[in-house]
Amino acid sequence: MGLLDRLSGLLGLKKKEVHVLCLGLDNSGKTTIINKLKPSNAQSQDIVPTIGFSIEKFKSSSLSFTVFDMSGQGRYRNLWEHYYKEGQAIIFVVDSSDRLRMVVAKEELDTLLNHPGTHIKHRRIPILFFANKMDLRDAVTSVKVSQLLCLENIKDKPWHICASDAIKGEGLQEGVDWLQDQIQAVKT
Ligand SMILES: Nc1nc2c(ncn2[C@@H]2O[C@H](COP(=O)(O)OP(=O)(O)OP(=O)(O)O)[C@@H](O)[C@H]2O)c(=O)[nH]1
Ligand SMILES: [Mg+2]
Repeated sequence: MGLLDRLSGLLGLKKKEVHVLCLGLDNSGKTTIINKLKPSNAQSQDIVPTIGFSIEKFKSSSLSFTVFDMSGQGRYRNLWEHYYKEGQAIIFVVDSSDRLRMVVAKEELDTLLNHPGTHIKHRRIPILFFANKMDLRDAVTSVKVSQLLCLENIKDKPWHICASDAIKGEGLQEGVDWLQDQIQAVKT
């Protein structure tokens, strides 16, 4: 830990650290979203499909996020459950233009919510949904995504859905602000 880090910690200026899982099907835009939330000088110009998972960091006004950016490819989805215990919040990303795979996204969400372990089912863990790729012509509205995923059935966890365009960065800040409020509400 550097001197500045230690000093800001002592002065109470250091941001609280939270761990977040970023889940959703492959190609939904998870890595693009997380990348866009980093300061511009730390952003990667070349986003490639995630292999396994990658650990990324970004900051909001009062929190320091460590994100487990999981691959959404079918062959890696069984990795997700090994990280459930690490997450204090979940970001679930949906490609709003991918009507064909919306049902697969719902299946993966249901599997997550009904996971037999205690880490998700019995915790009031906040879930932020990004109805991403809103810029595409075939995209359905965030209300429609919410209906297709049956989000109104989630009664035991706070959740919120934001329409986003990760390329332009639209809608991302609204989501992070909501997440930050939820996490702080739990911690205080
Ligand atoms: N038009 C459009 N394209 C997007 C948007 N977000 C991401 N993309 C593109 O979608 C593709 C997949 O993005 P990624 O961020 O790699 O998707 P991912 O969910 O991390 O995929 P995996 O790592 O394979 O699970 C890339 O070509 C992105 O440029 C968006 O809001 N609009
Ligand atoms: Mg990725």
